Amino acid sequence: MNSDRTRTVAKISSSPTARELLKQYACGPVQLTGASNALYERHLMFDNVMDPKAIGPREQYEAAAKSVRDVLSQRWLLTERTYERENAKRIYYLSMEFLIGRSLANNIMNLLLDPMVKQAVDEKRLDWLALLEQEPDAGLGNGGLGRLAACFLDSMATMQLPAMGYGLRYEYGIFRQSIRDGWQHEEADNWLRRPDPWEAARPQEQVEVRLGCSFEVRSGKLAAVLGEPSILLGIPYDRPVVGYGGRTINTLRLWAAAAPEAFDFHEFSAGDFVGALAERLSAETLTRVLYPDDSTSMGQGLRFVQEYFLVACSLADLVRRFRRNNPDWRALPDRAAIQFNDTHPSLAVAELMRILLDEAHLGWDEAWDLTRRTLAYTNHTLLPEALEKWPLRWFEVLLPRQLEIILEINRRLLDDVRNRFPGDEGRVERVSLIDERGGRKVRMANLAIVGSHSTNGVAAIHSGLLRRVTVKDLAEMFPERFSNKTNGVTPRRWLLLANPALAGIITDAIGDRWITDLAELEKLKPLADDRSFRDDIRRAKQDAKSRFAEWLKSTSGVVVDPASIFDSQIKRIHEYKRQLLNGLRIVVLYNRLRENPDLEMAPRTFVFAGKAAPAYQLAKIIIKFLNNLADTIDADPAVKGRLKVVFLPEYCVSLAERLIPASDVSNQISTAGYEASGTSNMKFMMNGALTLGTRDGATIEMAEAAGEDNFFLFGLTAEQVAGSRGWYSPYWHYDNEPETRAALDLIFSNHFSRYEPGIFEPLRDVLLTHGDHYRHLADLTSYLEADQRLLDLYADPDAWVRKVILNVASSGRFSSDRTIAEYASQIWNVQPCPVP
Ligand code: 26Q
Repeated sequence: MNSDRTRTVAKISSSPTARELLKQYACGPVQLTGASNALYERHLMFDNVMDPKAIGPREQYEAAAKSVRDVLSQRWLLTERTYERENAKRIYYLSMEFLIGRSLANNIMNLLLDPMVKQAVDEKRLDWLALLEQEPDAGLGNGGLGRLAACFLDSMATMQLPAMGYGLRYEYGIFRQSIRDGWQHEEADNWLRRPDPWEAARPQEQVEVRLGCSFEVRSGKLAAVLGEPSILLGIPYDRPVVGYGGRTINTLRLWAAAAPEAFDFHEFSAGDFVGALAERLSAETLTRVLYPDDSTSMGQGLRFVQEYFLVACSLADLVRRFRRNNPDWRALPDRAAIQFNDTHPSLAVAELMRILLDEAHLGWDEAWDLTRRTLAYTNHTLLPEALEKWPLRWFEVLLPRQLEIILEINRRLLDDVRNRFPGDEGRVERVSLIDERGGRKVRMANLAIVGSHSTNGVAAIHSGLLRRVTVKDLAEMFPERFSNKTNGVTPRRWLLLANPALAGIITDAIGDRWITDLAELEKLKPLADDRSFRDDIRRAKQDAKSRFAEWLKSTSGVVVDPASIFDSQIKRIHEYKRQLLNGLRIVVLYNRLRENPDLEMAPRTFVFAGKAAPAYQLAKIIIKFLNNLADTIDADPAVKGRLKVVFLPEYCVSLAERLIPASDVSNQISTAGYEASGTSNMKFMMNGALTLGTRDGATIEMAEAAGEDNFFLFGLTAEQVAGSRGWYSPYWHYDNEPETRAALDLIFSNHFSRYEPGIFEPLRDVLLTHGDHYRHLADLTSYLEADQRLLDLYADPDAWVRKVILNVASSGRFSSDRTIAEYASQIWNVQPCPVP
C-alpha cells in the first residue's frame, strides 16, 4: 500500500483503534450486535475472504471492496432511516452524468479505515497498488459537468446533507480512447463486464414509465412505432456515497431500463418467441450507452428518450417517497429540492406538472406554484449552438400530455410578456418556449428558467454573461431568479487522496481541519517565508513528479525527465479550449531553440490528455497534430533533452489523480467568455501548480484569490473578444509577427507531417482562412510573454515555491463544500440532518 497515504491518514484520523472505528459503523450508539460482530470477524479486512496466494489481483480487489461495503452497509441503511424518521427536506440532484472514477481507495479514506487496511495489507503482504488498479473507472460522464456532480455528492454527504443523486446506469460509459498513428480511436467502455461490488440492485423499488409510442430497433437505430403507447420499467441500482468521517452515507441511484415482463406471454403463446424477446432487448437499449458531449451535433432521438426516462423514473421515485410521510401535496417544496445539472433533466418541469395535475388532481395555479418552488436549474454553457432544443414532433409522438402542458405554460408566459411589454413582438419571439424558426422546437433552457425558482451559472463571469447576453430577456422578466454559484472540487479526492505527500505536509503545518474546511489553508500563507516549509513543499512536488515519471515509463515506455518543468493541459479537446494555441506556443519555442541552440531555456515537458467527441473532426485533427508535434520533436536532435511533448491516451479521473499532483504548470487558456468555469484549474491550484491562463471562467476568481502577482494571466478579455467580432483578422498577426508567421509556415510546410503531406490544411482554414473564430493568433504573443515570465520565475526556485505556497493557501474558496453551502442556503433551503 502507498505508505505516504497511510502515514497521512493515520495522523489525520488521530488513530482510533480498528475496533473503535468499526463500532462507529455498526449502527450508531448500539453496541456491535451478534450479527455485526460476525461480520466484523468474517471481514475484518478480508480475513477469510481470500488467500492471497491462491487468487489474482482482481479477486483480491473484489474481496477488499466487499469487505468495505459490508462495513458501510449498516450505516448506509441508518442514514436513510434517519432521513425518513426526521421527514427531512431532501436534495435531489438530477444529472445525466456522474463521473465517479474509482471508489475503493476513496471509500476507505472517507470511512477513516486506512489504518486498518494498512494493517491487513501488511499482514497479508498484498500488492495494494496492483489491487487498486483492478477497479475500472466509473466513467459515466464526459468531463467537467459529470465530475462536478460527483464532487457535489461527496460534499453533500460530508456536510451531512440529506441528498440523493439520480442518474442513468449506462452499461457503457465514456468511450475509451487509444491513439494509433497519432489518431484517436474509440473503443467501447465495457466497465460492467465484471460484477461491480459498489452497486446494489433494488428491483423491488422499480418504477413504470409510460410513453406515447413503442419502439423497435431497425438496423441498429431506434424507431418509434406511432400510436402504440408502451411501458418501460426503471430498475434502480444504488451506490453508496460516503461522507468524510463515515457518519453519513448517501445514495446515488442509477436507473436501468427494462421491459415490463420477461416475455410477453400473449405473443409467446402466439408463437412469436423471438418478437417478445426483441422487445425486451430494445427496452434495454435505452440505458446502454452514454452520449458523448457533442454539443454541436445534437438531435439524437435516443438521447431525448434517455432524458425523459431519467426524469420520469426519478420523479416517480421521489414523489412516492414524499407521499409516504406527507398527506398534503402542498408540502412538496418543503420536503424536496430538485436541482437540474444543465437542461438535460429539464423535462421534469412538464413531468412534475403532469403528476400534480393528473395524479394529485390539483388546479393549474397550485400545481405551477409547487413545481416552480421545487425546481432549480444550473446552466453550464453559453455557446448558443449547445443549448438544447428538441423537435416538437418528438413530443407529439412520445410525450403528448407533456407537450400539452408545455404549450399551456408557454401560452401563459407569452400573455404575461405581451402585458408587460406591449407591442414588443421581438421579445415574445425570443422568450417563447418554442423556437418557430425552421421546424418547431422546444427550447429547454427557457423551459427550465420559466419552470423553476432559481437559475445559476457556475462562475461569476459566466453568470453575468448568462444574464446579460444569453437569456437577457428572461433575466429581465425574472431578475430575482438569477444567481452565481462558483464551482468547486472536493479536497478529499483531489488533495488528500491524490496527493498524500502534500496533504501530510499541510497537516503537519496547520492540523487536519482543512479536510472539511478548506479555508483553513489560509494559515499556510505566513509559511511562504519559512525555509524549511518551502523545502518540504518542493520535495513533495519533486517526489510526485518522479512517481509520475516512473508510472509513465512502466505503463507505456515513455520516458520523461522529472527535473524538467511539467506543463499540463488536460481536458476535453475543443476549439474553444484552445489546445491548438498551446501547440503553437510549443512550435514557437521549438523554433527559438532550432535557430539559437545556445539559448538558455529550462527543460520542459508538455503534457496533453483529453478526448475528442467521435464526430468532431477538427478536434481529432488537433489530437493528430499534437501527436505529430511530439514525434517530430522527439526525433530532432537539436532540441533533445530540452523539449518533450507527450499526449497521454485515455484521459479519465484516475489519470487526472496521477498527473495533477505532478504538474508545475496548469494551462487554462480558453478564449475568454467561452469556458463557463473550469474545474481542473482548481485541482491544479490546490496541488501546487501555477496557472498560465486567460481571464475566463473561475480562473478569474482564482487569480483574485491568489493575487494577480501570483498568477500568469494573459490575452484578450471577454469584452475584447466580443468587441473584435466585427473587424478581427488573423492575417494581421501572420503578417506582422515574425514568430507567429514562422510557426504557421513550419506547420504548413509539412514539417510535422512529412509523410502525410497536407493533413494539417484544416488548421490553416481554422487559424487563417476562416477568420480564427477563437482568436488563437490574437493571444499567442501575450501567451508567450506570460510563459517567459513564468520561466524567469522558475529560475529562482525560492521565489517559485513561494508563489506555489501562496496559491495553495488561496485555493480554499474552491472547495465544493463552499459551493454546496451556497446552494444549500441560497437555493435549496436545506439543513444538515446528522445521522446519530
Ligand atoms: C447534450 C445533448 C446531447 C448529447 C450530449 C449533450 C451534452 C453532454 C455533456 C452537452 C454538454 C455536456 C457537458 C458539458 C460540460 O461538461 N460543461 C462544463 O461544465 C463544467 C462544470 O460546470 C464547467 O466547469 C465547464 O466550464 C463546462 O464546459
